[in-house]
Amino acid sequence: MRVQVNRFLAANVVVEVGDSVTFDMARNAFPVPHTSTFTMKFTKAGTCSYVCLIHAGMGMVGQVVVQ
Ligand SMILES: [Cu+2]
Repeated sequence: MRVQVNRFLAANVVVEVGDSVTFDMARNAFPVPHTSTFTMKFTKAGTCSYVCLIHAGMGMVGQVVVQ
């Protein structure tokens, strides 16, 4: 039996200025669509919140802290 959980694995991450974060949905065990599917380079320090618009109500949210 497989259980479907709509969450980001490593939802809260800390990166350095200049690092990139990739949302790798190819490793998604269940082929359902998500809206956070990109690579983003962080060029300034701060906190970036992100969300899957489809599954936000299920807790599919996270933050990238850029130091
Ligand atoms: Cu989603």
